Amino acid sequence: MAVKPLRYYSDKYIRNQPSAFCVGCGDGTILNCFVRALDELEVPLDKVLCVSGIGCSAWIPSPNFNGDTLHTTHGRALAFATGAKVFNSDLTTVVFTGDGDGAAIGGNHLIHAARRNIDITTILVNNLSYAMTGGQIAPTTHHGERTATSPYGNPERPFDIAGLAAAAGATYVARWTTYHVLELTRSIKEALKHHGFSFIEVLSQCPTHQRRMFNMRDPVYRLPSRILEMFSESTYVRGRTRQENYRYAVPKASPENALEEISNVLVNLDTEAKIVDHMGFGRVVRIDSKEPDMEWANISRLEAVDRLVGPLEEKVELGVFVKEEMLEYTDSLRDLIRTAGGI
Ligand SMILES: Cc1ncc(C[n+]2csc(CCOP(=O)(O)OP(=O)(O)O)c2C)c(N)n1
Ligand SMILES: [Mg+2]
Repeated sequence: MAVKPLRYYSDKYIRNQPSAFCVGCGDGTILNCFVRALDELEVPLDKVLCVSGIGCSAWIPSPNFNGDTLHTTHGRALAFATGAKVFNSDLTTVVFTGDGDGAAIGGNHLIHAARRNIDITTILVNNLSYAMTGGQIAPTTHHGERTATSPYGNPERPFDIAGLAAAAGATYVARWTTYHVLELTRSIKEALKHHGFSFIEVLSQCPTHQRRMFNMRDPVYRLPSRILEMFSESTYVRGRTRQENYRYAVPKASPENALEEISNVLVNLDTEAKIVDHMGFGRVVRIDSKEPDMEWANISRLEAVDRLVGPLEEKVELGVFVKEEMLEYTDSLRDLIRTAGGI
Protein backbone atom coordinates (compact mmCIF):
# COMPACT_ATOMS: atom_id res chain seq x y z
CA MET A 1 0.00 0.00 0.00
CA ALA A 2 1.28 3.46 -0.90
CA VAL A 3 2.41 5.54 2.05
CA LYS A 4 0.20 8.60 2.39
CA PRO A 5 1.69 11.92 3.51
CA LEU A 6 0.86 13.20 6.98
CA ARG A 7 -0.95 16.08 5.32
CA TYR A 8 -3.49 13.68 3.84
CA TYR A 9 -4.57 12.50 7.32
CA SER A 10 -4.61 15.97 8.86
CA ASP A 11 -6.63 17.47 5.98
CA LYS A 12 -9.17 14.67 5.95
CA TYR A 13 -9.54 13.71 9.61
CA ILE A 14 -8.35 16.51 11.88
CA ARG A 15 -10.02 19.83 12.62
CA ASN A 16 -7.54 22.59 12.08
CA GLN A 17 -7.07 24.30 15.43
CA PRO A 18 -4.43 24.60 18.14
CA SER A 19 -3.86 21.45 20.18
CA ALA A 20 -4.81 21.47 23.85
CA PHE A 21 -2.44 18.59 24.65
CA CYS A 22 0.81 19.13 26.55
CA VAL A 23 3.96 18.72 24.46
CA GLY A 24 4.85 15.04 24.17
CA CYS A 25 1.44 13.74 25.29
CA GLY A 26 0.48 10.26 24.05
CA ASP A 27 -3.07 11.33 23.17
CA GLY A 28 -2.00 12.68 19.76
CA THR A 29 -0.32 9.37 18.94
CA ILE A 30 -3.53 7.51 19.74
CA LEU A 31 -5.58 9.88 17.55
CA ASN A 32 -3.07 9.27 14.78
CA CYS A 33 -3.39 5.48 15.08
CA PHE A 34 -7.19 5.78 15.14
CA VAL A 35 -7.49 7.83 11.93
CA ARG A 36 -5.05 5.52 10.15
CA ALA A 37 -7.17 2.53 11.17
CA LEU A 38 -10.33 4.27 9.91
CA ASP A 39 -8.61 5.19 6.68
CA GLU A 40 -7.29 1.68 6.02
CA LEU A 41 -10.77 0.26 6.61
CA GLU A 42 -12.27 3.00 4.40
CA VAL A 43 -15.00 3.74 6.93
CA PRO A 44 -16.96 6.79 5.63
CA LEU A 45 -16.66 9.72 8.04
CA ASP A 46 -20.43 10.17 8.21
CA LYS A 47 -20.74 6.62 9.56
CA VAL A 48 -18.50 7.26 12.58
CA LEU A 49 -19.54 8.60 15.96
CA CYS A 50 -16.90 9.25 18.62
CA VAL A 51 -18.10 9.62 22.19
CA SER A 52 -16.00 10.74 25.14
CA GLY A 53 -16.40 11.76 28.76
CA ILE A 54 -14.16 14.15 30.70
CA GLY A 55 -10.37 14.17 30.93
CA CYS A 56 -7.41 14.84 28.63
CA SER A 57 -8.11 11.58 26.79
CA ALA A 58 -11.70 12.69 26.17
CA TRP A 59 -10.18 15.43 24.00
CA ILE A 60 -8.71 12.94 21.56
CA PRO A 61 -11.86 12.98 19.40
CA SER A 62 -13.46 16.18 20.62
CA PRO A 63 -12.69 18.76 19.32
CA ASN A 64 -9.91 17.23 17.17
CA PHE A 65 -11.68 14.61 15.05
CA ASN A 66 -13.31 15.88 11.88
CA GLY A 67 -16.44 13.73 12.23
CA ASP A 68 -19.37 13.53 14.63
CA THR A 69 -18.32 13.70 18.25
CA LEU A 70 -20.28 13.70 21.47
CA HIS A 71 -18.44 15.13 24.48
CA THR A 72 -20.42 13.98 27.52
CA THR A 73 -20.13 13.95 31.31
CA HIS A 74 -17.41 12.33 33.41
CA GLY A 75 -17.56 8.53 33.26
CA ARG A 76 -20.73 8.44 31.19
CA ALA A 77 -19.43 8.16 27.63
CA LEU A 78 -20.45 4.50 27.39
CA ALA A 79 -23.98 5.27 28.58
CA PHE A 80 -24.40 7.96 25.90
CA ALA A 81 -22.74 5.74 23.28
CA THR A 82 -25.12 2.89 24.17
CA GLY A 83 -28.11 5.15 23.50
CA ALA A 84 -26.68 6.34 20.19
CA LYS A 85 -25.79 2.82 19.06
CA VAL A 86 -29.19 1.36 19.96
CA PHE A 87 -30.92 4.18 18.06
CA ASN A 88 -28.65 3.90 15.02
CA SER A 89 -26.88 0.55 14.97
CA ASP A 90 -25.25 1.36 11.57
CA LEU A 91 -22.93 3.83 13.26
CA THR A 92 -19.35 2.79 13.93
CA THR A 93 -19.41 3.94 17.54
CA VAL A 94 -16.12 4.57 19.30
CA VAL A 95 -15.65 5.63 22.90
CA PHE A 96 -12.46 7.32 24.04
CA THR A 97 -12.03 7.23 27.78
CA GLY A 98 -9.31 7.68 30.38
CA ASP A 99 -8.31 5.39 33.22
CA GLY A 100 -10.10 7.70 35.68
CA ASP A 101 -13.10 8.20 33.39
CA GLY A 102 -13.40 4.53 32.42
CA ALA A 103 -12.08 2.61 35.42
CA ALA A 104 -13.13 4.84 38.34
CA ILE A 105 -16.24 7.01 37.95
CA GLY A 106 -17.32 5.12 34.81
CA GLY A 107 -16.26 1.65 35.92
CA ASN A 108 -19.82 0.38 36.25
CA HIS A 109 -20.75 1.52 32.75
CA LEU A 110 -17.70 -0.26 31.44
CA ILE A 111 -18.48 -3.64 32.98
CA HIS A 112 -22.12 -3.52 31.90
CA ALA A 113 -21.31 -2.47 28.32
CA ALA A 114 -18.90 -5.41 28.23
CA ARG A 115 -21.51 -7.76 29.72
CA ARG A 116 -24.07 -6.72 27.08
CA ASN A 117 -21.53 -7.17 24.32
CA ILE A 118 -22.81 -4.04 22.58
CA ASP A 119 -21.02 -3.27 19.31
CA ILE A 120 -18.94 -0.33 20.58
CA THR A 121 -15.17 0.06 20.38
CA THR A 122 -13.70 1.48 23.57
CA ILE A 123 -10.18 2.88 23.64
CA LEU A 124 -9.09 3.44 27.23
CA VAL A 125 -6.05 5.67 27.59
CA ASN A 126 -4.17 4.51 30.65
CA ASN A 127 -1.76 7.25 31.69
CA LEU A 128 -1.83 5.89 35.25
CA SER A 129 -3.45 8.98 36.79
CA TYR A 130 -6.11 11.69 36.57
CA ALA A 131 -4.00 13.86 34.33
CA MET A 132 -6.37 16.70 33.52
CA THR A 133 -7.01 17.63 37.14
CA GLY A 134 -3.37 17.56 38.28
CA GLY A 135 -2.15 13.96 38.30
CA GLN A 136 -4.11 12.44 41.17
CA ILE A 137 -4.12 8.73 42.04
CA ALA A 138 -6.30 6.54 39.79
CA PRO A 139 -7.39 2.90 40.09
CA THR A 140 -4.65 2.06 37.58
CA THR A 141 -1.78 3.79 39.43
CA HIS A 142 0.81 1.15 40.31
CA HIS A 143 1.61 0.30 43.92
CA GLY A 144 4.23 2.66 45.34
CA GLU A 145 3.96 5.27 42.56
CA ARG A 146 3.99 8.91 43.63
CA THR A 147 1.15 11.15 42.48
CA ALA A 148 -0.31 14.50 43.57
CA THR A 149 -2.46 12.65 46.13
CA SER A 150 0.07 9.96 47.07
CA PRO A 151 3.30 11.93 47.63
CA TYR A 152 4.83 9.02 49.60
CA GLY A 153 3.69 6.35 47.16
CA ASN A 154 0.42 4.63 46.28
CA PRO A 155 -0.68 2.24 49.06
CA GLU A 156 -3.19 0.50 46.74
CA ARG A 157 -2.90 -2.18 44.08
CA PRO A 158 -4.02 -1.27 40.53
CA PHE A 159 -6.77 -2.76 38.40
CA ASP A 160 -5.82 -4.92 35.47
CA ILE A 161 -8.37 -3.00 33.42
CA ALA A 162 -8.07 -5.18 30.30
CA GLY A 163 -8.54 -8.24 32.54
CA LEU A 164 -11.59 -6.59 34.09
CA ALA A 165 -13.17 -5.94 30.66
CA ALA A 166 -12.46 -9.54 29.65
CA ALA A 167 -13.96 -10.94 32.85
CA ALA A 168 -17.05 -8.76 32.37
CA GLY A 169 -17.66 -10.26 28.92
CA ALA A 170 -15.92 -8.05 26.33
CA THR A 171 -15.45 -10.14 23.20
CA TYR A 172 -12.36 -8.33 21.90
CA VAL A 173 -9.74 -7.26 24.43
CA ALA A 174 -6.22 -5.98 23.79
CA ARG A 175 -3.52 -3.96 25.49
CA TRP A 176 -0.81 -1.91 23.79
CA THR A 177 1.25 1.16 24.54
CA THR A 178 1.96 4.38 22.64
CA TYR A 179 5.35 2.86 21.78
CA HIS A 180 3.63 0.06 19.83
CA VAL A 181 1.95 2.20 17.15
CA LEU A 182 1.83 -0.44 14.41
CA GLU A 183 0.32 -3.05 16.70
CA LEU A 184 -2.09 -0.48 18.11
CA THR A 185 -3.29 0.62 14.66
CA ARG A 186 -3.76 -3.03 13.61
CA SER A 187 -5.63 -3.70 16.82
CA ILE A 188 -7.94 -0.68 16.37
CA LYS A 189 -8.73 -2.00 12.89
CA GLU A 190 -9.62 -5.41 14.35
CA ALA A 191 -11.69 -3.78 17.07
CA LEU A 192 -13.61 -1.60 14.60
CA LYS A 193 -14.38 -4.64 12.45
CA HIS A 194 -15.37 -6.75 15.46
CA HIS A 195 -19.12 -7.20 15.97
CA GLY A 196 -19.46 -6.88 19.74
CA PHE A 197 -17.85 -4.97 22.58
CA SER A 198 -14.20 -4.34 21.81
CA PHE A 199 -11.86 -2.88 24.38
CA ILE A 200 -8.30 -1.64 23.92
CA GLU A 201 -6.24 -0.40 26.83
CA VAL A 202 -3.40 1.87 25.71
CA LEU A 203 -0.64 2.61 28.19
CA SER A 204 0.21 6.20 27.35
CA GLN A 205 2.85 8.74 28.27
CA CYS A 206 2.02 11.87 30.24
CA PRO A 207 5.33 13.70 30.62
CA THR A 208 3.64 16.36 32.76
CA HIS A 209 2.64 14.00 35.58
CA GLN A 210 4.71 10.87 35.01
CA ARG A 211 7.80 12.98 35.66
CA ARG A 212 6.92 12.82 39.39
CA MET A 213 5.55 9.29 39.18
CA PHE A 214 8.73 7.84 37.68
CA ASN A 215 11.05 10.24 39.48
CA MET A 216 12.53 11.53 36.21
CA ARG A 217 14.57 14.69 36.61
CA ASP A 218 15.35 15.35 32.94
CA PRO A 219 14.02 18.49 31.27
CA VAL A 220 10.47 17.89 30.08
CA TYR A 221 11.43 17.82 26.37
CA ARG A 222 13.53 14.68 26.97
CA LEU A 223 10.78 12.83 28.80
CA PRO A 224 8.47 11.61 26.00
CA SER A 225 11.17 9.51 24.33
CA ARG A 226 12.48 8.35 27.69
CA ILE A 227 9.03 7.20 28.82
CA LEU A 228 8.41 5.48 25.48
CA GLU A 229 11.68 3.59 25.84
CA MET A 230 10.61 2.62 29.35
CA PHE A 231 7.30 1.29 27.96
CA SER A 232 9.24 -0.82 25.51
CA GLU A 233 11.58 -2.08 28.25
CA SER A 234 8.78 -2.83 30.71
CA THR A 235 6.41 -4.80 28.48
CA TYR A 236 6.33 -8.02 26.51
CA VAL A 237 3.95 -9.25 23.84
CA ARG A 238 2.02 -12.45 24.55
CA GLY A 239 3.11 -15.24 22.25
CA ARG A 240 6.03 -13.36 20.66
CA THR A 241 9.39 -15.13 20.81
CA ARG A 242 11.58 -13.49 23.38
CA GLN A 243 15.26 -13.20 23.93
CA GLU A 244 15.74 -14.00 27.60
CA ASN A 245 19.48 -14.09 28.24
CA TYR A 246 19.43 -10.86 30.18
CA ARG A 247 18.85 -9.71 33.74
CA TYR A 248 18.28 -6.39 35.46
CA ALA A 249 20.48 -5.38 38.36
CA VAL A 250 18.48 -3.27 40.81
CA PRO A 251 20.95 -0.85 42.43
CA LYS A 252 21.11 -0.31 46.19
CA ALA A 253 21.33 3.46 45.58
CA SER A 254 23.02 4.89 42.50
CA PRO A 255 22.57 3.07 39.15
CA GLU A 256 25.77 4.77 37.91
CA ASN A 257 27.78 3.15 40.73
CA ALA A 258 26.16 -0.21 40.05
CA LEU A 259 26.99 0.11 36.33
CA GLU A 260 30.62 0.90 37.11
CA GLU A 261 31.03 -2.14 39.39
CA ILE A 262 29.22 -4.41 36.93
CA SER A 263 31.32 -3.17 33.99
CA ASN A 264 34.49 -4.10 35.90
CA VAL A 265 33.23 -7.67 36.32
CA LEU A 266 32.22 -7.92 32.66
CA VAL A 267 35.66 -7.14 31.21
CA ASN A 268 36.60 -9.94 28.73
CA LEU A 269 33.04 -11.30 28.70
CA ASP A 270 30.69 -11.12 25.71
CA THR A 271 28.23 -9.11 27.76
CA GLU A 272 26.89 -5.56 27.65
CA ALA A 273 25.50 -3.43 30.44
CA LYS A 274 23.59 -0.14 30.32
CA ILE A 275 21.24 1.88 32.50
CA VAL A 276 17.57 1.73 31.50
CA ASP A 277 14.23 2.85 32.98
CA HIS A 278 11.95 0.06 34.21
CA MET A 279 8.36 0.70 35.30
CA GLY A 280 8.58 -1.83 38.09
CA PHE A 281 12.08 -1.16 39.45
CA GLY A 282 13.02 2.39 38.43
CA ARG A 283 16.49 3.01 37.01
CA VAL A 284 18.27 -0.33 36.72
CA VAL A 285 21.27 -1.80 34.92
CA ARG A 286 20.28 -4.06 32.05
CA ILE A 287 22.85 -6.79 31.45
CA ASP A 288 22.68 -8.63 28.11
CA SER A 289 24.90 -11.66 27.97
CA LYS A 290 25.92 -13.98 25.15
CA GLU A 291 27.98 -16.13 27.54
CA PRO A 292 26.57 -19.67 27.88
CA ASP A 293 27.74 -19.98 31.50
CA MET A 294 27.21 -16.47 32.72
CA GLU A 295 27.95 -16.23 36.45
CA TRP A 296 24.97 -14.09 37.45
CA ALA A 297 25.56 -14.78 41.13
CA ASN A 298 28.86 -12.84 41.04
CA ILE A 299 26.99 -9.74 39.92
CA SER A 300 24.27 -10.06 42.52
CA ARG A 301 26.96 -10.06 45.25
CA LEU A 302 28.44 -6.72 44.17
CA GLU A 303 28.44 -3.95 46.76
CA ALA A 304 26.30 -1.49 44.72
CA VAL A 305 23.78 -4.14 43.58
CA ASP A 306 20.70 -4.89 45.64
CA ARG A 307 19.45 -7.86 43.59
CA LEU A 308 19.12 -9.31 40.11
CA VAL A 309 15.71 -9.71 38.55
CA GLY A 310 14.65 -11.81 35.58
CA PRO A 311 13.47 -10.56 32.17
CA LEU A 312 9.75 -10.87 32.86
CA GLU A 313 9.49 -9.74 36.47
CA GLU A 314 7.02 -6.85 36.97
CA LYS A 315 6.53 -6.48 33.23
CA VAL A 316 3.19 -5.63 31.67
CA GLU A 317 1.79 -8.13 29.19
CA LEU A 318 0.60 -6.77 25.84
CA GLY A 319 -1.31 -8.39 23.02
CA VAL A 320 -4.78 -9.44 21.96
CA PHE A 321 -6.19 -11.40 24.89
CA VAL A 322 -9.77 -12.09 23.78
CA LYS A 323 -11.27 -12.40 20.31
CA GLU A 324 -14.53 -14.30 20.08
CA GLU A 325 -17.96 -14.10 18.48
CA MET A 326 -20.96 -13.87 20.80
CA LEU A 327 -24.57 -12.63 20.65
CA GLU A 328 -24.44 -8.84 20.22
CA TYR A 329 -26.79 -6.53 22.12
CA THR A 330 -28.36 -4.40 19.34
CA ASP A 331 -29.05 -7.58 17.30
CA SER A 332 -30.75 -9.25 20.23
CA LEU A 333 -32.71 -6.09 21.04
CA ARG A 334 -33.92 -5.86 17.41
CA ASP A 335 -35.10 -9.50 17.54
CA LEU A 336 -36.89 -8.81 20.79
CA ILE A 337 -38.67 -5.74 19.41
CA ARG A 338 -39.74 -7.76 16.36
CA THR A 339 -41.08 -10.55 18.57
CA ALA A 340 -42.96 -8.01 20.64
CA GLY A 341 -44.62 -6.71 17.45
CA GLY A 342 -42.65 -3.47 17.13
CA ILE A 343 -40.73 -2.28 14.07
C1 LIG B 1 -18.62 14.31 38.20
C2 LIG B 1 -17.20 14.83 38.07
N1 LIG B 1 -16.31 14.51 39.02
C3 LIG B 1 -15.04 14.94 38.91
C4 LIG B 1 -14.66 15.73 37.86
C5 LIG B 1 -13.23 16.26 37.79
N2 LIG B 1 -12.43 15.57 36.81
C6 LIG B 1 -12.26 16.07 35.56
S1 LIG B 1 -11.23 15.13 34.63
C7 LIG B 1 -10.99 14.04 35.91
C8 LIG B 1 -10.06 12.88 35.82
C9 LIG B 1 -9.82 12.38 34.45
O1 LIG B 1 -8.89 11.33 34.51
P1 LIG B 1 -8.74 10.33 33.33
O2 LIG B 1 -10.06 9.78 32.95
O3 LIG B 1 -7.70 9.34 33.69
O4 LIG B 1 -8.29 11.25 32.11
P2 LIG B 1 -6.87 11.89 31.78
O5 LIG B 1 -7.03 13.35 32.05
O6 LIG B 1 -5.86 11.24 32.65
O7 LIG B 1 -6.68 11.55 30.33
C10 LIG B 1 -11.71 14.43 37.03
C11 LIG B 1 -11.71 13.70 38.31
C12 LIG B 1 -15.63 16.04 36.89
N3 LIG B 1 -15.32 16.77 35.81
N4 LIG B 1 -16.88 15.58 37.02
MG1 LIG C 1 -5.73 9.20 33.10
